[in-house]
Amino acid sequence: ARAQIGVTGLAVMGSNIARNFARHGHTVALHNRSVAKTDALIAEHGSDGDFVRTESVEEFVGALQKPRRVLIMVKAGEATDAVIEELAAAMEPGDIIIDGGNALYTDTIRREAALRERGLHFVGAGISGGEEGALNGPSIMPGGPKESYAALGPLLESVAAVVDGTPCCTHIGPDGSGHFVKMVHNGIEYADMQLIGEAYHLFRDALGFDAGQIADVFTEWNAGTLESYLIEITAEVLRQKDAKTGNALVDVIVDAAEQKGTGRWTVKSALDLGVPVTGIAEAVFARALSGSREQRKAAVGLASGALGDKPSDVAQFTEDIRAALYASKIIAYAQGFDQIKAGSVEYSWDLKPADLATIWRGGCIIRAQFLNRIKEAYDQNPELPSLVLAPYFREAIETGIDSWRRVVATATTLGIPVPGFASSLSYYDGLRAERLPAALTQGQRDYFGAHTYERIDGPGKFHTLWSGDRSEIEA
Ligand code: NBP
Repeated sequence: ARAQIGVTGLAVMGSNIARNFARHGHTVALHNRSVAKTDALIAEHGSDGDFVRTESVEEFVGALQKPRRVLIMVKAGEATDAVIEELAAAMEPGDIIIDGGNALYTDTIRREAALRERGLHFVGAGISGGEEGALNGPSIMPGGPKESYAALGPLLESVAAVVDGTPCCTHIGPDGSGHFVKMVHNGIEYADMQLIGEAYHLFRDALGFDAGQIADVFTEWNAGTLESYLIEITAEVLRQKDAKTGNALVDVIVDAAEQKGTGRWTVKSALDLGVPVTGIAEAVFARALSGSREQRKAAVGLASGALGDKPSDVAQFTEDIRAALYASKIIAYAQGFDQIKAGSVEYSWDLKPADLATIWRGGCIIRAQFLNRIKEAYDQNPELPSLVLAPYFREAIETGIDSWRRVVATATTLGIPVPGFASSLSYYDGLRAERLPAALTQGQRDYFGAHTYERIDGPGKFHTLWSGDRSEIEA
């Protein structure tokens, strides 16, 4: 047995990460349910490094050095369970099974517990960066038993992206924590993309820019505090011409966004944890609305009400949109990190927000300059109550707050939907409010359900005898 790692599941992600391992000098055992993919990989990219071709699971497992390390890159869900079962039957105590697919973290918790019973290490590893990242250096978020990271960490770190000399891979925490943080990462990605989409919409419909002009703005923004992979590719997508019509490609793409489910998972989990991830939720809902094509077709022509004037100062409004995007993005990350902290408490994972910001700086879809600031914020104060309270972010929001309000107000009067910008601003206003209308909610709940309330002037729970003499009693 000579392979240091095995990869099973050789579709686009699996083959690219297998090639990445090989290019870093590791001998890689290859396996796929249908052997055609294995052969195709060797035929096309065999020169990338040292591959061991295998056909059966037994042959695959037999090709691996001990403790055996197998990375599963198959379709998430039942396929993963089937592959785990086959591998586990052929492996020995102390061996490590890594699931690099987009598994639901609760599945990972279940699988880890079952394999631990059998003496096997199970590492649920979130891998971000798409096919390009898998080949050239992804961001890797491995969870699972800490002991297994000793045998696995150097191998994973050798293929991960590197920023300022630090690999974008670190042990996240026990069982499902790696897939949990990958899920929230994807949720933040949804929010980030939605906010960029709203900025684009405003340029198009409030300022009348064409795709090329908007591309130029994004290119400019990518040289500043917004510098990020998503801003960079936005400019490229906007600049792309359609070969068939000669128009901007974006103008011939159907405006119905699809989703594979990790954004939805993030919101479901946030609902269970009681964390308001409004930015992510609005992004998921905005994709759903865009995809309701029949309903939208039927609703075209509904009254808009009186529409306001378009902004006259183009430069000012451009800057306003930039500030609104930046502030809303801060809110999305603040909410995502709140969810991570809540998940950490719920599952006793002891997650380190600064570590996550560090490994998201490279390789992954949400990689951005910005993450350095988040790392600094949590390095300075690991107990930060909210990211918006870190000095850097507080100042960034306070500098842009007028712009942010102007953008939301203008969009509203022009009838342009900005669910991300608007809900993030409302969240911010809610967070900083000295007194929320929740006092009234508590009064109503006590009225119809005797759910009690607390008083501002002392401890205890109270109930008003609403259907009696309306005196107050201590509950
Ligand atoms: P797919 O998600 O399209 O899965 C295809 C692979 O799963 C093939 O190797 C296929 O084998 C195998 N497979 C299936 Br389907 N059912 C199987 C079963 N019952 N038993 C054994 N193998 C089975 O591949 P992908 O797009 O490369 O993604 C791999 C994983 O990485 C997924 O979990 C995905 O969510 C995750 N991921 C993807 C991206 C991305 O950008 N695409 C990014 C990050 C993570 P076959 O060749 O025999 O049909």
